[in-house]
Amino acid sequence: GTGNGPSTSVITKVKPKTKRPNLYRVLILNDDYTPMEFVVHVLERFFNKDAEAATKIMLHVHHHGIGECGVFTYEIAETKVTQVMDFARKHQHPLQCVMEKK
Ligand code: TYC
Repeated sequence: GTGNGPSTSVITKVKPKTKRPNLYRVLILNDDYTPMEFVVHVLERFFNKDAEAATKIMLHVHHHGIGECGVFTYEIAETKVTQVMDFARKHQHPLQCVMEKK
């Protein structure tokens, strides 16, 4: 400010707080035993895919070994993985679902 003595005027920058969240890919893995229809059902139920999109992803995983179900923040991704793993176990299928940081 004006006058003598220590400065009292401090310029404060206001930064719009638009911090991007860390994102995580949720993936399903192929195996020899889980029925194709079960995988399609999982993709429809937990990842909101329509029948055509779910079938495409399932066939991609069947042929390539792994595939993306969706991209989510950490907590949502973790919840999806737990839901899929619990559902597969309940139906006694070995389907595996994992998450990885993007
Ligand atoms: N490979 C399985 C079969 O032939 C089908 C399958 C597809 C299983 C995708 C898991 O994530 C998977 N019945």
